[in-house]
Amino acid sequence: MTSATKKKLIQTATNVLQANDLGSSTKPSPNLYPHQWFWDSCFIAIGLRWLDIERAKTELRSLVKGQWKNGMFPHIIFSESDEYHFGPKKWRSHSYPDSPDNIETSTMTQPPVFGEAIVRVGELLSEKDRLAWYEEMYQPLLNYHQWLYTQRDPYNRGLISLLHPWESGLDNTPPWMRVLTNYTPKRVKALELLHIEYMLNYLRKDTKHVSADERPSPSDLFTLYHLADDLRRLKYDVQTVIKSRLPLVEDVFFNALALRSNQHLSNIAKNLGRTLPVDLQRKFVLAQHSFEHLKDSGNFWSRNAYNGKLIKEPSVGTFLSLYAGFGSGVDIALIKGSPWWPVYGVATTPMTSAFFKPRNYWQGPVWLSTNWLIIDGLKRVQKHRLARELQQSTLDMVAAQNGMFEYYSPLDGSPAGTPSFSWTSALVIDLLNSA
Ligand code: 2M8
Repeated sequence: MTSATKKKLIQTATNVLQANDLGSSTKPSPNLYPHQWFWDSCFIAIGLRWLDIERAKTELRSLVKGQWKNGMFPHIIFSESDEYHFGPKKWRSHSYPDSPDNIETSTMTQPPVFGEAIVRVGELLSEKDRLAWYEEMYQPLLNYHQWLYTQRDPYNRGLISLLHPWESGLDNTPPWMRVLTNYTPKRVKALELLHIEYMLNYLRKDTKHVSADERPSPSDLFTLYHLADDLRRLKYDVQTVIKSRLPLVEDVFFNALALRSNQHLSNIAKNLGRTLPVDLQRKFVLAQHSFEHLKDSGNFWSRNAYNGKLIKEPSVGTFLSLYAGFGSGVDIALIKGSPWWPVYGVATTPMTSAFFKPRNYWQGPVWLSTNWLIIDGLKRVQKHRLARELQQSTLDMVAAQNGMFEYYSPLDGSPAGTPSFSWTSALVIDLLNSA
């Protein structure tokens, strides 16, 4: 890649981040996502650290402002905008005693990338400033891990259970869609039987900004809404969810990120000369051990928390085991194989899956977030050549288009989803700076 191309990419990415800047946080995109999202802001801080380290810290501090008193980081912190398709009225966060005062949030969480972001920002600080930064972020990170392992590990297995696919960040990912097959609301099923489920598209707000065939199918989206409404009635309480037998998934993607975040929290504590609570330390050991149980025939899978059955529906989650530090178990050669990397990799769903759609959201497209995590994972397990190859191909894919898109087709790199997407911008900046 020429230095002129690199310069142009950095400029375009910087412009997007500036345009999406809400002051002390960054919205993921101009219209489709006009609020602050938890894992988006973590990736955004990882990019912003190269442009303005103080602004990167502010991004993470604004997440701490929205953190719940019980330690949960909500997946959305709402801004003033009323554009979003599942806004504050759908959540009613103020009715939960643990929600923050005077801030409207969602009432579920999202992938734990916060520890990673703290460490990445810390890397660019002097030792003294890094320790002060760690000191500031230690308690929020610790509280989050305490929440994860006390509130979301109901069977005490060291594996976090998720209540909704939005928590996984990979909203319509095939393993979750399979789990939800029996959960589709009756009225949606009726429309499906009559082959007129497209009519639901008239009721949705998200397709005002992005074409419906690049977003979750109408049946999938209304199933996700239905589940969120049911969970609200159960107050998002895991024990009540278990009694009601609503879906409960030990999500491989989320748990891989949690494992790495456990390592980050332990290192931060060590740097500060602190000792983590003994119960949490035990959970971390158990988590490391239990993750192995998600492994079978060259892949890692999510698991149904009720019956312990692996959900054998391929998804990019399998490669996150590398990011969690598991060099064995997943067949690394698979990454370069054509179902995952036809022209551009890594597809979020392989071409061999019945769910595969090259330009549809988490059912095929290449995303910068997942590639960034896989590149990092490959480096962790000493596969430096493949990591470099993926890094280069990711940057080439973005550079071939004008702008920073939400996702890209693995078949030809054509852009899809919303334009001016913040984490694509931030992670391009990061990949270019850490090349
Ligand atoms: C997407 O999810 C939101 C719901 O949280 C949506 O579809 O409205 C996902 O891609 C998620 O991972 C991401 O954090 C969010 C904002 O970019 O958008």
